[in-house]
Amino acid sequence: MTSLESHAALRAMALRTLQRNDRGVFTTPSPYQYPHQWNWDAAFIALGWAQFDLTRAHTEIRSLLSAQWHSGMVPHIIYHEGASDYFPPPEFWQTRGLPHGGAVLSSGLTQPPVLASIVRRIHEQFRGKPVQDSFLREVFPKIRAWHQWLHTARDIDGTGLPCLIHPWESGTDNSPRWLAVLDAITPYDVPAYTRRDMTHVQPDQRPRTRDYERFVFLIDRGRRVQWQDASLLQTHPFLVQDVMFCSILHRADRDLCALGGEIGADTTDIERWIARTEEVFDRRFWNQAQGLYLDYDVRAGAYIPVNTCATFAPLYAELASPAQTQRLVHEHYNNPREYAPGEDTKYRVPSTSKSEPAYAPRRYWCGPVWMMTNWLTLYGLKENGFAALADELLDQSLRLLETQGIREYYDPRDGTGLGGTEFAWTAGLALDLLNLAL
Ligand code: 9WN
Repeated sequence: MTSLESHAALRAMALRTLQRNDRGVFTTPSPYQYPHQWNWDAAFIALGWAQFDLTRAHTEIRSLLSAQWHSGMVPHIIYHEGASDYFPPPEFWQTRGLPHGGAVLSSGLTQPPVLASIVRRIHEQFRGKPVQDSFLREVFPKIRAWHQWLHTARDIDGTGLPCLIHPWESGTDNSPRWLAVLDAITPYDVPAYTRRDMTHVQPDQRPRTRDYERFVFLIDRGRRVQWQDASLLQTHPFLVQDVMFCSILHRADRDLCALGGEIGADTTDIERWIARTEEVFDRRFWNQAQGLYLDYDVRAGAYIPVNTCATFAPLYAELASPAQTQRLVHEHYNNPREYAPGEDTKYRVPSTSKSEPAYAPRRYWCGPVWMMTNWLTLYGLKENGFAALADELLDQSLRLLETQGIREYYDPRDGTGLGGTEFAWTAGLALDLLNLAL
């Protein structure tokens, strides 16, 4: 097959995957494992839909925002159709009827705010179309309210860098960056529950039992304080500032500010968030000795000394200086003992550095390649002058998709597709990557 033919085949497969997961007003991440709407999945999925059907892309985003809480939070799981065999079911969160909650059943957590950046990408493609222009006016204030909530209700130290209250909020559930923080927590009074996430995927690819127990414990702590932001900041046992989440938010703030400019909105508050993040980001996350960005454990008042692919996200946010960029690329991204292909791996970017004791090439966020972190890294490389490395990552990503199918994640050693099959956000990202390959 020529590359043109294989790209056309991938495009068709991506569309079939979106259609297979289409529930009319929202798209499931995968038909079996995740039968509801997820926040950052929905954004990437909308980007995919936009390549075929702009109205369907708008519907995806409207459905996501229809679950926005009165506080401004946009939740991480939205149960438009009620319960399924997924754990946790909607009632488990105890979010129904909360005065600061939303109108649609949802979790009590949020997820990485990539939405504004996706809306901007879609807007750049369709600017000038009346439906797109009115869509932008409709969603802009809602996304701004979400960002405002992140920068204020989740701000514990005046930096405006939001705190996360659960590993699920990072989107990288069992990443080794959270493991020591979780280990320091001793769960008690954990409500009875039955895991369902191993019905469709092998246990050795999923989070460990002890981590899952803490995931459930943290949900219980959140619901006991009715998910009130101030109480969570004061008492919640898990409180971290995440390099990747804050990078995604910063990029999204900048994209939102540009979108606000297009519709003549007042963007003073957004400009303030942008300036504040630029001022505090390095102080909070940069580790000069290691040449890495590290997450921060707010409860312990300490850096989390774990090297994962989150360290490349500031490139995507354009928060890394030229000197920091050089160190990230030459000491880490190109290092065969960490992220570069070598004797042990063929594919970039392992989600956890191969040098980490917790690196596990098949276990969820402990090593496998995920398309959305490849996507973030690819744009980060491209926009920081590393065109050849970005092209190489694009080629590798397309090869994985074309040879292994549209999977949840991939083994960096030989590329084997893992986790859920027919994965919708992977499909959305594949369609965006194909645009880059044109
Ligand atoms: C919990 C849906 C989601 C992704 C996350 C991924 C995984 C859920 C789970 O699946 O998380 O939110 O049950 O493991 O880690 O990034 O949004 O695809």
